[in-house]
Amino acid sequence: MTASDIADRAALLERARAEGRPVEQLTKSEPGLPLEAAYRIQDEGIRLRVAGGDAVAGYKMGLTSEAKMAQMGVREPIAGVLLRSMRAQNAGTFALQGLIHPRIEAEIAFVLGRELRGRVTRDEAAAACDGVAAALEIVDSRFQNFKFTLPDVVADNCSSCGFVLGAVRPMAGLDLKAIPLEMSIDGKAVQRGSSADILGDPVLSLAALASMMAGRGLAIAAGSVVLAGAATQAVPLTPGAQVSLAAGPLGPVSVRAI
Ligand code: OOG
Ligand code: MG
Repeated sequence: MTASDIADRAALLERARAEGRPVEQLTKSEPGLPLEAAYRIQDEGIRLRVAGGDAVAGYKMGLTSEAKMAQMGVREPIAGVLLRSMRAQNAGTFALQGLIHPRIEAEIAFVLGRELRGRVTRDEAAAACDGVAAALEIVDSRFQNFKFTLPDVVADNCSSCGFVLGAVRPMAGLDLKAIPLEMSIDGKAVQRGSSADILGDPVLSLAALASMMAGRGLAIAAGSVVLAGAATQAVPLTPGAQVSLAAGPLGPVSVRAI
């Protein structure tokens, strides 16, 4: 794919996002879209948003749990970029106006104290973290019917839309393989899982992100927020919904959709 093909696809997806109008999957007209080209489309989309005044806040892994892989029908982990404008405050509100078909899901987030570069072990990834938090992610695919293949969703920055972090706490003394997660809407439990549902250990997702980025010559900067991927299925988010995630020793995180 030429640079101008990449720029066209990125502009199409950015317009879909900005106008809240879904588009056909890129792979409908381009069945052989290479994954490497999809990541370049994602990069170009982020470049456009940063040029428009936004800033990179971190990264997200996706499709790292059986629940999500089964729900979306894509069985390979993906990596996307989080922007500053996507962040909402814990116990605050999140505006749905202009979104296409938003969903919300239960996540574990890491905050990096130092840069993570190259292929790293689980313990090296853990050592680079300042802390960990329970988190909620809002995803909103720019594709019709929330349907995509692996290159489509990568090009679409992995459906990134919003995120909320609970209190960030030190990792020492926490068993990150056994954090119970229960997401409720308007006080009613809608999804239950465990941090173990994320690749067996969410820190492995952070290490996998570092490796994926290293493969593209990139590093995860100090200060980045990294979402490890949802432990459970995503559920539709509608105006007025009060969403909360109970996460045992990590403490709760909540947001109200408006
Ligand atoms: C793709 C993004 C997946 C996760 O946590 O698995 C994701 C999607 O489901 O729209 O964020
Ligand atoms: Mg997610």
